[in-house]
Amino acid sequence: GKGIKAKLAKKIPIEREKFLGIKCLHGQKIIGQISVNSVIGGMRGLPLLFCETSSLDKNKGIYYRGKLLKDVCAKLPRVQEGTQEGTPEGCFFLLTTGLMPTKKEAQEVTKEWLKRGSVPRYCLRMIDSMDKRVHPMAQLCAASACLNPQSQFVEAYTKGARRADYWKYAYEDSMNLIAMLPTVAASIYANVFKDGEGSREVNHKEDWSGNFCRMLGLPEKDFVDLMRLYMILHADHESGNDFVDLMRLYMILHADHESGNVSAHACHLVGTALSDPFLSFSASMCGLAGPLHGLANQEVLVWLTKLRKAIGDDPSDEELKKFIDDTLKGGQVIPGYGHAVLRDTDPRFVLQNEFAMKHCKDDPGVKLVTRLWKIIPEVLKKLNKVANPYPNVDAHSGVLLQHYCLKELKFYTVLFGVSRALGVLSQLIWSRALGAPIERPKSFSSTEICRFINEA
Ligand code: NMX
Ligand code: MLT
Repeated sequence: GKGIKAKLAKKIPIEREKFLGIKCLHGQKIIGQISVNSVIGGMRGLPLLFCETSSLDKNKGIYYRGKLLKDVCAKLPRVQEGTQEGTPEGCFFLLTTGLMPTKKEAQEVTKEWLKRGSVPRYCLRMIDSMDKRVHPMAQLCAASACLNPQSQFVEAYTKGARRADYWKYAYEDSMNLIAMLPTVAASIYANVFKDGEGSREVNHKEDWSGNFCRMLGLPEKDFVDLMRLYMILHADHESGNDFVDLMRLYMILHADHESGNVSAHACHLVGTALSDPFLSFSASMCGLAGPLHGLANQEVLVWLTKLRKAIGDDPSDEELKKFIDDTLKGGQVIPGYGHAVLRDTDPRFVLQNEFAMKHCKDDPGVKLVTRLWKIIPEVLKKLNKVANPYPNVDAHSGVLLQHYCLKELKFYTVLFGVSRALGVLSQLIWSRALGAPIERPKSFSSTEICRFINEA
């Protein structure tokens, strides 16, 4: 919208100045050290990346633009009568501009996305022609990449646009892509799980989340309860029965997690080659589709289902420990546990569990997840190598979705991906605004590393 673009046009020159100043005056300052372990160990902990939109505290979790996620949820403006949640539209305004939107500003983003939301027919035809066996995440990657002929960035680049203006086209593409995602995702859902049944019409009376829910064929009765769950969890109030609020909140929660996670980093990396935002987002989703990253929400349920089949809904502690041990002995990780940066139980896991205790504590899946929260860390600690033996958000979200409504676990990571677009594309706009150069670290062979060690 005019709102975000105008704010960015004002802010970007100031930030560029700041950057230039930092570069000229302090560019040679050392802020970290690289060990051999850094080179061979996934660059863990290295202060290597830049991220304006969000930052992660290892104990407190994610901050969007300096604000704790819980406070972001509480402060985002409620844009419609009777809604209990802020909107992802408002969240995108915050992530891109760094400013908490007014109600009107958030509404303007909604209007912009409604205008831009229609998906080209050739893209929908491609989705329709997909074999159902193609995982919904692979379909999302393909659909996003195939939108590349829509790219204003490509067009402008081809015509020789100025580098200083790249961000404007990255912005236009990002806005268009985000606007189209609910229709793209809902079409994938309909084809894979509902024999193609479902609407693809954007209704201009609803917001982005409202359209997404309607196209998914929701609400179902139970979904209303799930919405309440998220509202109570994340916004500190007790009532409300508009299920769309659930979607709004889910989309806000999963949006951004600084720039080092696989989906954000993939988007950034590909973007620095000046691949357009549709291709960069497609790369991001290829990364989110991995079991150590976004697919973990699906993996947790697969693992729990196997567990329940093997030892039942109410196994003894010993049986649980043995099942966990067997998973580890089989060379697999326990999905939903551990984190590359967090060093404590993910605060979002705790909030979900508190809700579950209030509303569906007798659900066998919930009971199991709660017991495992105590048992799995004990087992993982004994391995003496797991940096964070505690659960992350993915350990809980699935059983709740199962309990209330969304049963198709292969779709869970797509929900995550639609939300993640808000974060990675905000980051991408800023990468182009600040002229981030092509990312190209130096690599070493083992022979070179050994030579270096011998010479040191
Ligand atoms: N179960 C078993 N082993 C684990 C686990 C786990 N949940 N987490 C870490 N380890 C192992 C890890 O495989 C590594 O073993 P090795 O040295 O033999 O290769 C060792 O512990 C040290 O790894 P860490 O430094 O603790 O973890 P790292 O930062 O490398 O990886 C994860 C972080 C999240 C990839 C890892 O904890 C994991 O695989 N967790 C399970 C998958 C998961 O839940 N991912 C979702 C993350 C959140 N998200 O949505 O993206
Ligand atoms: C994420 O939300 O991206 C995950 O928690 C993974 C990460 O931060 O590395």
